[in-house]
Amino acid sequence: MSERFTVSVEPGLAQEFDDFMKRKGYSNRSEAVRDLIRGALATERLDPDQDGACVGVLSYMYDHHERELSKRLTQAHHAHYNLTVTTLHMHLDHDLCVESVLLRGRASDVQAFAESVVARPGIRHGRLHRIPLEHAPEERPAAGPHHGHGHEHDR
Ligand code: NI
Repeated sequence: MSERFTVSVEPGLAQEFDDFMKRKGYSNRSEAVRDLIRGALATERLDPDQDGACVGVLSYMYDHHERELSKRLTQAHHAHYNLTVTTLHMHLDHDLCVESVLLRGRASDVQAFAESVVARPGIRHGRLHRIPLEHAPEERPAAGPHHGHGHEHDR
């Protein structure tokens, strides 16, 4: 059930917000406000002070002819197998590869691992997107074959 609340803002700010919504493609204020609230809460949860659990999406491009890079990347992922959930690899052309890595763990661990990958020579356009989770990974029972993970799915 949604909770309703009224927010008062001065006319200039309301106009700026409506313009912002239009630019971002929001069709109603409620959805735009919800996303802003989620964004602020996510930022706080990912803050080093809270260091909550998160899922990370790390993407980058590299030239697979780059000396030893492919091998070193694979070694890095194996060394952090507890963080690395899966990797999607695209052979973009004769030289370039694009990888997208799904990570799960403490916000600071995910950040540190992603930075170590992005800083490697030959890695280009590295970018990490972190999505905060409500439960720490260690509190989260593994998904069993029969949904034996102790909570109801939303209908
Ligand atoms: Ni490739």
